[in-house]
Amino acid sequence: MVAFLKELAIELYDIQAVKFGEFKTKVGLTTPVYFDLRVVISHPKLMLKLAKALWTLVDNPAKVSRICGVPYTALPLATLISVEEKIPMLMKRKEAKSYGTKKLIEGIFLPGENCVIIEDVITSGSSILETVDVLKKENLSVTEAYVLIDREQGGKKNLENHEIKVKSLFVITQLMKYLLEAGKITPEIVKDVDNYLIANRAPSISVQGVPDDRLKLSYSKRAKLTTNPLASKLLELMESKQTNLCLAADLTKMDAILELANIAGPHIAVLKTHVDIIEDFNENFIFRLKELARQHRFLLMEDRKFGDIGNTVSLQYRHGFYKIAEWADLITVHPISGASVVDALKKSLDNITEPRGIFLVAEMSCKGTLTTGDYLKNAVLMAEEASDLVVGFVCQSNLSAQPGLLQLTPGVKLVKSVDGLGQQYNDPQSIINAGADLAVVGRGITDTGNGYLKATLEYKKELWNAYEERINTSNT
Ligand code: 5BU
Repeated sequence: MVAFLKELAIELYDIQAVKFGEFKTKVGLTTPVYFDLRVVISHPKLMLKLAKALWTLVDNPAKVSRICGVPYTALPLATLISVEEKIPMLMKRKEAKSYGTKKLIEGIFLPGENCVIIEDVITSGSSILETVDVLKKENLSVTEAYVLIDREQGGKKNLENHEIKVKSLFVITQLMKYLLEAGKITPEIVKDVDNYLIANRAPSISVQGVPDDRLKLSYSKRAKLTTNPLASKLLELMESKQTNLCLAADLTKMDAILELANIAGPHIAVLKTHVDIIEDFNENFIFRLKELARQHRFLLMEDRKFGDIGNTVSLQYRHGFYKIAEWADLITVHPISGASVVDALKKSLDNITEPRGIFLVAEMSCKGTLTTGDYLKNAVLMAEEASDLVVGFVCQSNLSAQPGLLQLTPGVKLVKSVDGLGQQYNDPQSIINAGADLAVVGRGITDTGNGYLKATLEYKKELWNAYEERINTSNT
């Protein structure tokens, strides 16, 4: 087997399925090793060899009744195994069909059937978990995954925590040993990759609906688990003011916003603005708003949703009419441009001594939003891996188990509803149960006929009760 694996490793290297150098990951970070198993389809002989080798890892082939490859790279491998072993295959769609049955799985199966997963490379395990989640929702039994290469960054552990046993043909360190022995790579490369792997462990992952530590922990405990001083301050103030309410002050006159801030201030954690909708904006507004924030102990968030290249966003953040970096504790940023945008924003904070934080917009609340699938997954990964300037992300569901990251959810009203312009509202309890730490409420408070104070207190109470219930229920 060793000789066979060694030969296989060399073949993979020779067709450039395994590359060493400097590469960008999906979220824009640098990695010294890159696997591109997609090229295997151009080498049918090797592809068959890999499929057969993968199948030798299966403990009890007679017990396997379905095979499912994780899209896309593993699909041809799963197909070959299916044909060779005469075991029917299932395919997970990347997105549910938008018409007809809306199903997420193609292929015929019965509830309770045993389905194994085939995957090319495992890093954090998130792709496998996504597939497992979909299969399990259809009542299939899924307990095993077979993988070509394990990058040894924590994915195996993540899957084991979710009761999925993983077997891989290669682990990256062994693969490098074979290539070193064959003279394909140098000891320096091996050392580089080893160092990279140690420094870049994949974060632990929660599958939607599965309780994780984050949901069990109180805000004050989580304040000690953040890397960003502002996130820590925010969690502390949420606990001490007993509020997880972020007020969206979407009013168009300075005085109206200041009046709202003065009334709601003692009961909110964050006041969120869109300064570019204010018709009579001037610097005095910022001065007075900051004073109210200090007096009532809330943070200021400018929901600017920066979404351009690094150089442009750093100019927009620091310069122009609003000089956002000078006063907004927090800002929102679209991850569309990749991780470099966070570095650029960080660089533009020269001479700003107060702590600053970013919420990455991973998922939006509006109907038909494009923040789905890989985009969403990579946005969360970016928040998990990015610099300590990121305090959390905007989302609609529980997307990360990291207790140090705050999950901010807009689209909240006492009753589930829509606004006729695409906005979709969920009620306070369901968004907190779904994993939100901070809830954004705008018109639920500003459009009320009962006065700001009454509405603010009502949302504050609903949201805080839901949080207390969450940590208490999760602890039992
Ligand atoms: P509303 O009045 O509660 O609908 O206001 C919601 C606020 O949150 C508003 O300022 C939006 O710009 C903001 N928002 C949102 O509604 N949905 C999103 O996905 C994001 C921000 Br990101």
